[in-house]
Amino acid sequence: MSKMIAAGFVGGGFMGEVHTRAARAARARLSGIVSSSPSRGQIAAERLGVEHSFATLEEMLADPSIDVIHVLTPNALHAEQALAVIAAGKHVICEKPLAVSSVEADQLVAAAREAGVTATVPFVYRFHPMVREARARVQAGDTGRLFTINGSYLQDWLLDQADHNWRVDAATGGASRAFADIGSHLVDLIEFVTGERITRVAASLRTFFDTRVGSSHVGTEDADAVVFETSGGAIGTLLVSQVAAGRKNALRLDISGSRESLSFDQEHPDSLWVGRRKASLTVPRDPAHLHPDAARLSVVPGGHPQGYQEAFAAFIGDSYASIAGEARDGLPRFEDGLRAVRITEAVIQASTSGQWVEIEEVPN
Ligand code: SOE
Repeated sequence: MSKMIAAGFVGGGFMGEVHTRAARAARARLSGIVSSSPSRGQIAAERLGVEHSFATLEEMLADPSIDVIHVLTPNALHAEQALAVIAAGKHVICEKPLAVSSVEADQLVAAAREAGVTATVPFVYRFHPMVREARARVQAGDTGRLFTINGSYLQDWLLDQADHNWRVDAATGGASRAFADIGSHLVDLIEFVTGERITRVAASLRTFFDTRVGSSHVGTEDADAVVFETSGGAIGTLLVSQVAAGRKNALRLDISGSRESLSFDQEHPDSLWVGRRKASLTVPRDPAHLHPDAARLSVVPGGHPQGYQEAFAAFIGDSYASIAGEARDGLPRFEDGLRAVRITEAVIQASTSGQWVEIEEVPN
């Protein structure tokens, strides 16, 4: 990529750290940052090595040298801020969930299309080489007809009643917590790898802590159990929890087809298990033996683990390449963010109603 991208960031928390590291790896200029107050902005700029802290988003948007803004704020702020970025004619990378309702997410898709800007969502697990390898195997027909899909995403950072975060409160995080925050990654990954669409869901949600230190009423769920069907006729289950003791970031995906099964584990991302009735095997991340799309993303030499931060850097690198006018396959765009918001809403609705809920398609 010839053009050096100038990036601005709204939000200086954990995601601010991950995004600035990834932007630096993608050789961007880290031009500006805005945080929740001007003094926090200055501290974040220094800590993250960003050139300038702006007092407000409006000030940063008025800087013509900035090409793209990364929106890394609490979920309820995404829509308003991302719309302002697009209205200013800039490209946008907005954290997931893209918005707290599909009405807002629809508006964002429409605005980005109308403005013709690059608008992406960090479904970064798509950028593990072994996820691309799984996708390539499905596309090549190696897996055969897909029968069952089992996805789980388990964490424990909210296990204690004293654990709190803005995501716990519906006013800042949105009506769904666990599913919007991490289930969204899982459904995106399933559709990305299989090429099939989740067509309908039935679900059961639980809030195990009705109150938490800092919240007298918790309206968002700790865990979700979902049954689903796909456009290709497969059936599947999802288990999502942020209160699973000992599980830190355990995203796992198991796909079983008529010829073989595939199993990916985000905490051990350097291999893919290929299950066969005879002679199952574990495929290592060796570019010489991977499909081209997977080999492209394998950047750390063999024997040295590659993981989350490289996946993030690849996502940011491909977003910037798209901004520079280069085509990139598999880039998660606002349409994919909208898709995950629709599935999240369907999961909540299915749990409340006790009925199957159909998922509305996102038009191309
Ligand atoms: C917290 O649950 C979190 O940081 C998510 O917000 C990220 O999307 C996920 O990648 C890791 O966990």
